[in-house]
Formats: sequence, structure tokens, C-alpha cells
Amino acid sequence: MSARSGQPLDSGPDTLHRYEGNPVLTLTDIPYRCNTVFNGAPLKIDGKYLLLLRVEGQQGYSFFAMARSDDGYAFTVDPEPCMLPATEDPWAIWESRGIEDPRMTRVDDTFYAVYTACSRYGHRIAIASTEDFVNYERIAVASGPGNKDGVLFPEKINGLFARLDRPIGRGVGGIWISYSPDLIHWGRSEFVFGPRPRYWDSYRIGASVPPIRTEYGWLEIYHGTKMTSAGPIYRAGAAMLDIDNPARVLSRCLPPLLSPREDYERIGDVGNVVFACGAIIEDDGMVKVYYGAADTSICVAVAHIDEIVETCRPE
Ligand code: BMA
Repeated sequence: MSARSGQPLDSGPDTLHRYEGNPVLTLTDIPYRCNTVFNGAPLKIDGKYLLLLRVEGQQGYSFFAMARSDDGYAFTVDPEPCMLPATEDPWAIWESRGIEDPRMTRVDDTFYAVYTACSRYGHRIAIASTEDFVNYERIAVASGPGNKDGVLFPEKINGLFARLDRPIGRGVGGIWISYSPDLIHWGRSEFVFGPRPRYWDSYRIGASVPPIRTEYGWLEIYHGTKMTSAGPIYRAGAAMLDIDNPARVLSRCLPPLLSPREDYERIGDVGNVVFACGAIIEDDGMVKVYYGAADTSICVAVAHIDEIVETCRPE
């Protein structure tokens, strides 16, 4: 039990502590037939929690549904999906193989969903906005092919929207930053950080949680993989980026924040995966990180913001 949150949490080896009631969402919580639910993006508005879910249908492609909760742990899923792959031009061609891995960010008074549009041309980053969390207005397919894990900064930086993403140039998956005046036209792209040889994040990395402003800089909770003879292991880690120039990495965690250990993280459609798509910072500083487990369910793990920052606090 965490003294800080009053929630039942494990006391395991990781910085992030698993909620004992994990997983908080599985396919039996979805009110229609589907294959799996995973990689959900949370928001907290007026004390209520929203979680934009990636649901994979039995046909094999993904779409989004909305779940709602009073406590961030017990969710009820809306009766119908909220966003299906587009069927109309100019979007349909880019979403013909589904939409995946949403991240939600509020910038000024608008809520944006940044997600991966999948087609025979590969993955592209797409952006939509919503006012009611039922209807989503597409704004842009905002990258070329071979790019995913887009997260929007919650504030403009030097007057421009900013995002992290993960272009797969030359097969190396690293995190880049780009800027835009209008969310449609993006540029000034720069490399931010990449895989680290020998480490748990030596194969590919990507942004996971939209950057969180702290007194030390932008805290980025990212995912990193290590390749093994049984395939990649997905873990969560943290890095601190400069507030005014987030292309500048101030420091980076050594051990990960969370590694797959529980059966629900080890066993599923894709085993050995913890994959965060968002976090809620409570008033007492506790951070609830929402993550997909083994591409088969959604779980929560919690730590105080100071504990997370401590893993990547600049000297
Ligand atoms: C990534 C994304 C995620 C998925 C993860 C593990 O590349 O496709 O949606 O959770 O792989 O399979």
C-alpha cells in the first residue's frame, strides 16, 4: 500500500508500482466483440478520468473507443467506438489498415489526439481534435511514412506547436522533435535521443507519454526495447529535456521505470511488452501511468513525480 496515494500498489523492483487490480481493462470490458484492448491515452477533466482506448477488432485492425472512470481504475466503456479508420478522402487511404496508439494532449483549450495511421504505405503520424470525446475532427496526416509514436507538447514552444516522434531512418528508431505553426506544416526537425548500446533501450525507442513540465525541464516517459533471441522486450524509461530547447537532452535514466514481469505483461498477443501512452498527475504529485500490457490489456502503474524525476534529474 502506498502511503502517498492510499491505493493498493506492489512494492516490486521497479520505480513504477503496479496497481494491484491490474489489468484495469481487458476485452471483456468492451461491450462488443473484439480481439484485444491496449495502449490507452488518459485525460483527467473536472475530476473525471477519460481513457481513449486502442481496440483491435477481430478483423485484425485497430480503432478507438472511450472509457470513463471516477477513480482512474474502474472504467466503463462507451457502447460504440468513437473513432473508426476513415472511409472518406483525403484520410481513408492513410488509415486503410487501422488507427493505433493514441496520445491525448490539451494545448490551450483544445484537446488533440495524436495517433498512428496505418496503410499499405506504412505508418504515419495523424492528428485530430475533439470537443466532446465522441466526435473527432481530423486535422492532418502530419508526417511521411515510417513514423509513429507522435506526442504533442502541452504548450507551444517559442510560439510553435512541438511534437516528439519516431522516424525509422536507416532502421534505427530514435526520438526526434519537429515544430509547426498550425499542426499541418511541420519542420525544423532535429534528432533528440536514440537507442543506447548495451542498455535495456539498445534496439529502438519512442516517445510514450506527452512531455510533462517539471522544474528541471520536460520529463519524457518513453519506451525502449532490447532485442533478444525471443524478440524485443518493451520497457518504460525517462529522460529530461531542456524547457526552451527540448532537442537538448539534460539527462536520462539508467535503469528503466517499468519492465514486464507480471504474467499479464509477459503473456498475450505480443509478450514482454509494457507500452505507456499517457499519464495523469494527481494534485498530491502521484503519477498514474497507463500502459498496454502484452498488447492484450490496459494497466496502471504509479509513482510520485519526484521518484520519476529522480531517475533522470540533471546534475
Ligand atoms: C509498437 C507499437 C505498439 C505495440 C508495440 C508492441 O511498435 O506497434 O502498438 O504495443 O509495438 O507490440
